[in-house]
Amino acid sequence: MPKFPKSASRPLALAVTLSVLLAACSQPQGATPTSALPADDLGLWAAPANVPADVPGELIVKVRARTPLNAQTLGLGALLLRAERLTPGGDVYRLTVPSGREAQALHTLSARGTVAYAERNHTYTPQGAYIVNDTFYSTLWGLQGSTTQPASPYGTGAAAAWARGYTGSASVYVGVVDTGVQIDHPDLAAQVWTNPADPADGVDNDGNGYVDDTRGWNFTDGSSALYTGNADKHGTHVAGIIGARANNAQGVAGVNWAVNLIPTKFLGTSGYGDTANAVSAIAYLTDLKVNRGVNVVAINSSWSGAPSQALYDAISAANDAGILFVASAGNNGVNADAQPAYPAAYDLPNVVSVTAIDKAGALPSWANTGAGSVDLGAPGVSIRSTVNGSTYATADGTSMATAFVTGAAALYASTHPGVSPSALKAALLASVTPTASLQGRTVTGGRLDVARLMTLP
Ligand SMILES: [Ca+2]
Ligand SMILES: [Ca+2]
Ligand SMILES: [Ca+2]
Repeated sequence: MPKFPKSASRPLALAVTLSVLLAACSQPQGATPTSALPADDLGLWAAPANVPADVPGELIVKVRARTPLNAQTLGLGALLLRAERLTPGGDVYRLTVPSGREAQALHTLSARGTVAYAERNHTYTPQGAYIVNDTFYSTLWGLQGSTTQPASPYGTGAAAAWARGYTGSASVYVGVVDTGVQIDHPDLAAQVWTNPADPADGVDNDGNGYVDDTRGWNFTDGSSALYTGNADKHGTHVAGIIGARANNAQGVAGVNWAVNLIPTKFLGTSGYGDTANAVSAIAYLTDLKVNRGVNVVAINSSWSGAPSQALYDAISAANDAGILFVASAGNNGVNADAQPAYPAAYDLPNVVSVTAIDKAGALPSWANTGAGSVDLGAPGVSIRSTVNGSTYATADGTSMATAFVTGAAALYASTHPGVSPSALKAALLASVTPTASLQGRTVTGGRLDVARLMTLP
């Protein structure tokens, strides 16, 4: 949908984005996700150069119920170039105004009684990076634990939970709000949702406003195309941590041997996404649960950026629908209590903020912390998982750590049908293992312990 200024809408070539998310923004190292890096390079994903904090010429606005939306009701006159609803039938819009006139338009909108709020369309970046490599289970330290074979004491102990019979369920659905996902990757194909209500026939059979959302949706270009190659590396990696097919003598294993992953692409080719598409993706997943009977238990959010009322509202609506929202604390190497990154910093009952630890239990220098706002740590260094091209690679970042927690949430939900987001969050936080590097730097002072989680009632 060629509706937006070129800088904003196309996933791939587009423009710039926010600097916040790619953790390494503040340290432009020049590493790119696509190239093989030297073995001694940590491979933390560097942000693209010149990523803007906001999409030029775009605003997000929520109008009060039943307000017809046009230049007159908004008071924008010729400033309004385009308005696009973010969700079918909703009251939040992406407005296009002349680049450079955003502040003027915001000033006008904020004075209108018909406008609930107006804000800039921020950019968001993923929080992971990669090193190309081979794959075997013996290297998947994040799944191992102190009692598993092989053992890795700072892993999550997921393998110990498997040994007790907890391997997940295909009746548990997880939204992956990220780049696209290689949905035909041999270690993922069986784990990606197929929408039985909207077959690929050119018709919006289920009436949700998206034509042929058969495996998920691409919000960056308004299409059903979820995989275009290298641009979808990050989402493919995250998806594999949550639920790569296990015990199939191939590649890697996810925390869940069985799960249904729903890809929603909002991070574009240039390495960032924006508020508008994030809101649409979260609302899409919420609608699947509320109106279409899809048991979405969690959303994985391995990206971060600036605060947004529209983003907050979308996550709050997901909470009301019973969906946990697991978010990366960010890779900026800061105290997030003082320098919050969003959406991880939102104080909502369903938001879990995750930082990263390495195989020795240490906190990487780039991992954000916060005794008041970052909930727990999880494996986030040298994490091998699925990537585009039907291959595998290791990656570092709070993105990866976040996916472990989302995977744990799905595993717990498989044995606790109907668990509320607040109860699920409480279980994740109550079962952590105290960890020196996280003491005083996270809410729990501990790391994800899947083995212990699965012993809770
Ligand atoms: Ca549809
Ligand atoms: Ca269809
Ligand atoms: Ca496998």
